[in-house]
Amino acid sequence: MSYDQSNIFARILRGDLPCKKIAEDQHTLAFEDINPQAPVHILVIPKGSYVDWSDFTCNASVVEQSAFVKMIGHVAGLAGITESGYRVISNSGNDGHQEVPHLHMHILGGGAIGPMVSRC
Ligand code: DGP
Repeated sequence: MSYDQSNIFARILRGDLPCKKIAEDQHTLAFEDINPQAPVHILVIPKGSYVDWSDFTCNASVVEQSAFVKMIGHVAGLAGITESGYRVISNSGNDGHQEVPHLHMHILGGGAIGPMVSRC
């Protein structure tokens, strides 16, 4: 799947659309999800143009991958959910129900968020 430069997260990265920023570094941006599914619902995205987890792990540099993983733990700490716990999810492709075709991790917490997923 080729990268669509008009997707919502690409527009946020270009500054065309606003977001409620939580944290940022050279390679990664974290911001609040517009439609929160838990008391804490943060999205972490790479600044590079990667469609999904497979694209990112195949094509991003080690520095980008490292920054992305570190940012997840960092924003969990900023949100105060390190001790209480949280879930990290990345939806990928049709079966994964990915809506925005720019890699993102959902960080969900701030309360008990229930069992993993329903069976298909
Ligand atoms: P997914 O299904 O994994 O692709 O989730 C996409 C998420 O993106 C969904 O939880 C809602 C969120 N989202 C969609 N549009 C916007 C937006 O314009 N701003 C923000 N902050 N989040 C958005």
